[in-house]
Amino acid sequence: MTGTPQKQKLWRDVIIFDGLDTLPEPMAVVVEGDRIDRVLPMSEWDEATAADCEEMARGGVMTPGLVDCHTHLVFGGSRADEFEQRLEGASYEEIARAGGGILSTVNATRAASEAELFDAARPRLEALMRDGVTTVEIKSGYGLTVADELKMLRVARRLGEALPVRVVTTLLGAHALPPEFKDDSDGYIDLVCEEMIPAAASEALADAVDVFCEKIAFSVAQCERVFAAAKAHGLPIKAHAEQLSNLGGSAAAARFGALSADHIEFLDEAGVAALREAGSVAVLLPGAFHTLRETQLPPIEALRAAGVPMAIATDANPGSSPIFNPTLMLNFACTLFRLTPREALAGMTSHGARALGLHEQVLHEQGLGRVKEGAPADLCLWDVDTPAALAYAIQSGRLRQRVFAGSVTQAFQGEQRHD
Ligand code: DI6
Ligand code: FE
Repeated sequence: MTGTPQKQKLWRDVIIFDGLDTLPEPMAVVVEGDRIDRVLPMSEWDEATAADCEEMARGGVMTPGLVDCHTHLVFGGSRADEFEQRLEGASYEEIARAGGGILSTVNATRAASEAELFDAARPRLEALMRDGVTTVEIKSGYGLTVADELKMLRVARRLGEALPVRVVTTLLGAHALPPEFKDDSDGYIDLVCEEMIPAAASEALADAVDVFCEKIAFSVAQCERVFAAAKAHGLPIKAHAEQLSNLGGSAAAARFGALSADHIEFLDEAGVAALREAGSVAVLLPGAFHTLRETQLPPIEALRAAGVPMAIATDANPGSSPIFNPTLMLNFACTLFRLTPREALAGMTSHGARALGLHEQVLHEQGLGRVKEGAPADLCLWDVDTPAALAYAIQSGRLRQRVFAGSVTQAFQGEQRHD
């Protein structure tokens, strides 16, 4: 080794949820550089080697850094007015059909500069980070012109450069039909396929391509065209599907080897089988379910029986999920969807990473979302006594340390603790 070797970092006497399970005994974790070097039971810990390490903390619950695999964090304006309309009885769908909803955010996003979008998104992202997020996916989808979609993606990339967090970007050009294409939805899909996807791919601004497959958005046939264009440019695909009705968007996405199908409240047995065969992740978004006061539950039992990995995400967006609190989603996943705390935690760690293509089979990010030897040292140390408590209690301020790429980036101890 050249230069002054940095001391290894040591966390000891920690209870570990490793991304899939809670380990049976208190552990020691040693980090070297940006990777986890050793994870071993305290009973096997050799005190003599402690002198070679810098001790970072003792005790607490350690999890992988949280992976929020579905957000729309970059947007202009606010939709608090629609919240009030919904309380007075208007439905999400009615508001969308009347030109509000996503399109009202499109107007505000188009009017905003890149710097304004960055400044608006930054505190939202910081809120996620304060609650443990170390990897976040950010979608475009409120620009709906080539220039405005690329503008959103550039803001997302810049957020990842400015803050200690991994940002994965997704082009969601096929999110809603912009007013310029009011009676020409196929024409808009042409634009997405022939201009937006090639531009985003050539500027390396998108890591994946997403669509909204729904009666108020795009048909299965239109989404398939978008998937084919994405594949032709080497980009993996995802889909917002079966959120408000069962059109078969998830199965179509699975046929294109989708990383994930998201929302999926209305997914049927055939859709579950399609996800299983494709190895796609089912991304559950209990925040949108809660906000829209949905009653149709996603087919949890069938997904579980089929062994489809279930991820949990905030869906942070100004309309259907104005929620910037990932650990609250652990609680919602259990309370609303009846996941176990173990499933919910796996959903925001290893399965969230899989929904982004960053799980352990992928060589360049081996083991993201896991606490294991060789994995990236993205970790959270929580002031709770059991991992299940993260899902059980609705409480902010429990994150004692957040470790990003081997560095403690936020410590909330004693006097420094704040929300
Ligand atoms: N489904 C959603 O939940 C978000 N997008 C989508 O296709 C909502 C976006 C919004 O309402 O602004
Ligand atoms: Fe969404």
